[in-house]
Amino acid sequence: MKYKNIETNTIHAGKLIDETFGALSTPIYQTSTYTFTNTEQGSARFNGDEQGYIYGRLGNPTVRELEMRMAALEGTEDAAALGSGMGAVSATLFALLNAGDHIIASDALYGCTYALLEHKCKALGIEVSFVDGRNEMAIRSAIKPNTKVLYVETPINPNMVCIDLDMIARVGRNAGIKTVVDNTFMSPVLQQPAKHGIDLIIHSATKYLNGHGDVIAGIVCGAADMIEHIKLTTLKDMGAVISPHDAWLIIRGLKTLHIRVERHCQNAEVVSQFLEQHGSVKQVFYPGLESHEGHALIGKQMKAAGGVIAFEMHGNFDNAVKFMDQLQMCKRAVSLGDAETLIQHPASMTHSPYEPEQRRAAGISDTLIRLSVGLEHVDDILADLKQALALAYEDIARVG
Ligand code: LCS
Repeated sequence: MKYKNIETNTIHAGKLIDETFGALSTPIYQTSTYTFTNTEQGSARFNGDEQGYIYGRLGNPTVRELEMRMAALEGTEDAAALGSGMGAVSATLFALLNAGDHIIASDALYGCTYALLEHKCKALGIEVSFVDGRNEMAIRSAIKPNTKVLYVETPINPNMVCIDLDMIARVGRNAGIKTVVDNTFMSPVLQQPAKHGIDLIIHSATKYLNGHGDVIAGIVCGAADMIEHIKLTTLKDMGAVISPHDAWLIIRGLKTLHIRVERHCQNAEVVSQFLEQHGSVKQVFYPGLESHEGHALIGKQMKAAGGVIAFEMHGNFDNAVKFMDQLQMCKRAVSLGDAETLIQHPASMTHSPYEPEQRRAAGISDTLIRLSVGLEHVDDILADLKQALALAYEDIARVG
């Protein structure tokens, strides 16, 4: 059952009914295998004559509920849940690509996605082209007869560059190429790429979907035949399986997704404005600011700008380190989308898999800082940032 509003769907859509006890909360089917009444039933399940569970790597009722909930939220026919965001990225790419095929990807990506393409895919004989995902002409000119996939993130981790989903879907459709969008930074509450014609939507469910910093998981949403292909090939045979308990934690997280995302956005809006007017900060990258190129996509494909801000400080890297180390409440940690405000330095942390030259070419400078604005009272976040900026930049700080 699907409702008109996403706020209701995060709670109800795709929910399985517990016929046995009528439990409100989804039961956790903590089992690795399923018994067959007799041998005939076992073989009927294997050869597809009978529907039913066989073995935990091939399916689980709690995991299935998560998949149906995510398909409902992203507006796709189906979804596959996996053991990590990278599990979802790799299962999707290796289901779509074989040796001799070609993929076009945006030049800036989450560091491990970049590493998978640059190192493993290339080593396996898959051709990879990195292009500016905003530039339609650059994408079109990169297309070759063997191009199978066009892959982007928007907003991009970590530089917050935004890419027009209508354009990506159109280019892919016209060239007969599958389009894949990593929607981790937005969640389906803020952006639903399938509505724009994107074929497959990936999430690191570790982030906003779960939202509590206690699970590593991934999801891919799309048409039923493509999801079945992923499940029967790379999920089954490469095995990045999610545990039923982790699936349950994400189902729980989804119930508050819309409220959490709303507060993340409100807090990030205030923090981005504070940083933009602070004398110690050189540039702020946040689509909620009018100064940001991606601002034009708000209302068009994004409901709001999300909870992640990137920014450059004046001075050199030592000043940035001093600032980060002075923070008291905000946590120095990678990941994002948690209740706690998290801060990290992409060049030395999440995006260290890039060669320095390629990283700079992709617009990820050595002094870029990434802030995942949490759910604390915004005044407390501001107070912590202010005191750390003041201490790190005693000479230039203009604490407001
Ligand atoms: N896609 C994006 C956009 C991500 O940000 C991440 C993780 C992944 C995929 C992979 O998901 P995972 O396997 O970790 O669930 N991003 C991280 C980050 O920015 N800091 O730590 C992890």
